Amino acid sequence: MGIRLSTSTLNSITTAAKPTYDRQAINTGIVHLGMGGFHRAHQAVYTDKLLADGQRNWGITGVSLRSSSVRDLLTPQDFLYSANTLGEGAPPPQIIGSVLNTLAIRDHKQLTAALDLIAQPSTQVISLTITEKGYCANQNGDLDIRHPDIALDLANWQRPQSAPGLLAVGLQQRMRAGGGSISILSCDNLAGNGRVTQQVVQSMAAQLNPEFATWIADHVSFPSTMVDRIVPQTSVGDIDAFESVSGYRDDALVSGEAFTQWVIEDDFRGQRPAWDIAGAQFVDKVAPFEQAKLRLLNATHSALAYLGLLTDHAYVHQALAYPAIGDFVTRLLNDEITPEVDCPQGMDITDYKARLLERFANAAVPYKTLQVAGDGSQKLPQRIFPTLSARLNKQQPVALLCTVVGAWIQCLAGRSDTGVPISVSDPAAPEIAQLAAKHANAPELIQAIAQQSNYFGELANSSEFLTQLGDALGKLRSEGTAASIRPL
Ligand code: CS2
Repeated sequence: MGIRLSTSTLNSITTAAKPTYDRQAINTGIVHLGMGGFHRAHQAVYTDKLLADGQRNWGITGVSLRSSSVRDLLTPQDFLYSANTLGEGAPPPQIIGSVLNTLAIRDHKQLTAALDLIAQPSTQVISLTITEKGYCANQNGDLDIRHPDIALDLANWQRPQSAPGLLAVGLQQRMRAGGGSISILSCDNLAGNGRVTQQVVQSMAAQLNPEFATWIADHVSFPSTMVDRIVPQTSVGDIDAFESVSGYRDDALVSGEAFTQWVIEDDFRGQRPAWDIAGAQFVDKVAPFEQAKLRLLNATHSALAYLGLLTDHAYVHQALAYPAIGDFVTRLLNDEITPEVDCPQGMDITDYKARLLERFANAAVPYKTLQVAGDGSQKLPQRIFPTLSARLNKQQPVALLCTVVGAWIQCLAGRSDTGVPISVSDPAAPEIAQLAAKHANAPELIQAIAQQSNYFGELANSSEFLTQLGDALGKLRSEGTAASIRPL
């Protein structure tokens, strides 16, 4: 067994790049909510470069809202971990030192510490990677006041558990302590992620104290951001393999593709970390970048995931290599998505599409279809529904987009074409599985979902959508995935 990564073993590690700065001299300037692999492989890496540049006030204290598992992995390592780039010609792994601590707020003491840090004047930025569902918003981006996590917070402000609740209580404490202005930066794949964050925080704050909403309006900004890097979940097997190559053990290892991008709306209150020196872009408007990425990249990713699962492909690159699916996603991208994308200035959409397919095809970055497929009820409204609505409004064909939505439903129904059980994690899964078991007829199932749930949002009012979705699902079921997605 190799030595375990930590401050005291750092000197003996020779196979990775290491922090070039004195971590003892770094202060927390960023509180980050959601310590999953994506944050550790993306924003924390950019921040590490700032620290290496000598900017000492941008250390990160992480906050885990739900479980303490990441904290438990990082604590014995003094919060050090390796960011490993996958693929041929990749640089050596890099040990990241920007995370100074991680608090798991289910523990009361750590919750108090997290709230105190949000109130600290030296904290200038709160960033978030809490996944789509962490915002507790409905499809319009407004706070879902009936969400169980929100209901719990409203009943017990002493122990907020949701991100909107934690932010509202923490900001109120900041206001009272005279902590000053601050920026809250969402790094999740949501259209208008800054606006959604602002909405949910403002609504929660208004519940707490109506006057406090004015303080937020005057002191807090919510820049939108577009984040991009493919970061597969790390398995124990990956950690063991890494150990045998690198000679040290890192239980908090993260690995990702070489590509990385971060576009940030330049709307900061208080100080702004100079993430541009680490390769991020500050721009006036993020929306075009965000829209292009969600509609082209994330939509195609979801299509590959659902069609891949139905055809027993465990990985995205395998699904893409399967001819019927590869051909389908190319048509989906070119025929139904591209016309609805307003590209950012200077972006070559043909090149972007070629690049994203290359990234998905990269077997060195093995991304599980099951990982992308998770939480489709939260993801499709961001990735697929806006394109669908835009096309329905113009009476343009939507058969391919409806096939993706149909494939999502078919996955939640629970079996692949060959009868292999599919177990997708999605808050909608129990309800859709139950309805699917009840309605063998696809159009009837779609009507039932539209009537009994909110999963289709505004699209539930479009009879054209419901009919086409019923047809697409019917074909998937009766002909099987490969036959049903072939061009007519
Ligand atoms: C993926 C994204 O799991 C998913 O839903 O589509 O995490 C995707 O890998 C990233 O957005 C790429 O930047």
